[in-house]
Amino acid sequence: KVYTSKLCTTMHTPEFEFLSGAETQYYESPQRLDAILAYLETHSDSFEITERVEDFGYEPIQRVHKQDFLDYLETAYEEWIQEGGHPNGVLPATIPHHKVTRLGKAKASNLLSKAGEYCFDLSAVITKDTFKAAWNAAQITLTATKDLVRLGAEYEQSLASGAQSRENPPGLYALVRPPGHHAQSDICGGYCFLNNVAIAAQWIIDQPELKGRDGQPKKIAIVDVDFHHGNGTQEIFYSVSNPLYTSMHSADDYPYFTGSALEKGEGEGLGFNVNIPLHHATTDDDYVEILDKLILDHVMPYQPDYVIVSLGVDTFKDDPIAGFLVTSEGYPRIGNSIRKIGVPTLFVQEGGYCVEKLGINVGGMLQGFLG
Ligand code: SP5
Ligand code: ZN
Repeated sequence: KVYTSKLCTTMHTPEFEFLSGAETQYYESPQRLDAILAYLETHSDSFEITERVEDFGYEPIQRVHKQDFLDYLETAYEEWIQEGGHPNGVLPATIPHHKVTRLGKAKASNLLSKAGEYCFDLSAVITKDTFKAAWNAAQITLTATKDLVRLGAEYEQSLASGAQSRENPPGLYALVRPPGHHAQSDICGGYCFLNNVAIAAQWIIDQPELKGRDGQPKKIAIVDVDFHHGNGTQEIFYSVSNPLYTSMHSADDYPYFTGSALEKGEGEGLGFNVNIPLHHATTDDDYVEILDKLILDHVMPYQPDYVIVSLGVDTFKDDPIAGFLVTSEGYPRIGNSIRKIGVPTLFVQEGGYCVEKLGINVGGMLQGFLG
């Protein structure tokens, strides 16, 4: 089942970003979602699409993001225009580099200093309706999460009664934009503003009636298959043991300063952050082999109650801003590997910019999961 809404393609449409120093089209475009939706609609035997969105309010978002950052996202554009900023949207001019901030700098006060403080690159443009768009994406993701939890309970019951084995786990898909995995607790970047996957994971953990074995919260494993490292999700959960964060990503590409295998978590979170940096020439066979090993060595031993997948297909060989050597034949295999975990799974859309092949690549991964 696919969760989405029209608002995902009508809101938050910056015209440009900066890549390699040049003004370029904004690659994280509404056309991306149109392309995925068109594919899923033509394969309606596999997919049921719903536009039902429940309102979970502000609280689940505040559990993950800091209030000053949320206030900034909500008000930045209006202030930006008042101060004569370009109508494309808010971007920083100065970013408080740690080598500078070590010298001692007061907290940001005016808008341009906040733009630097709350954003780490030139790809997360804040427009008039960016906060609403990100809010909407989070609410859609939460709607799917709540339904997954219900299906998960049914699945557990049918396993307990011996009615089935762990071969047909339920799977739901949140088809949303803007994406989330680069958004940290108080920094946007990489097209991401609110971390949809983190909000969903924290929501499950917070449900009092959803206690797993020994009255503990349900355990969640995040599997991030986007080409880029999910620095935001890593930061948000770096010092906790639930959720487990796992990621396969390019070793030497954006966001450049995170994603090392040496980043293993800290305190109670030590051992619950698993990074697998990959060579840019990674093929379908390489990818599936390494994913299967990640699942066997880290995801299965964790014994998660739910899996949440940061679903990026910018691993695709023809992606215009990223890409390994993964082909459209690879994605069903990736989906199938995830299915074999045998756990109720929520897929949440992250990156992927080769618009012509987004449908078959995303749809292929989901079909691979369905088996
Ligand atoms: C959600 C998501 O996928 N965000 C990614 C944002 C990436 N933006 C910067 C990309 C920089 C590309 N540099 C090209 C390096 C040549 N391989
Ligand atoms: Zn990406």
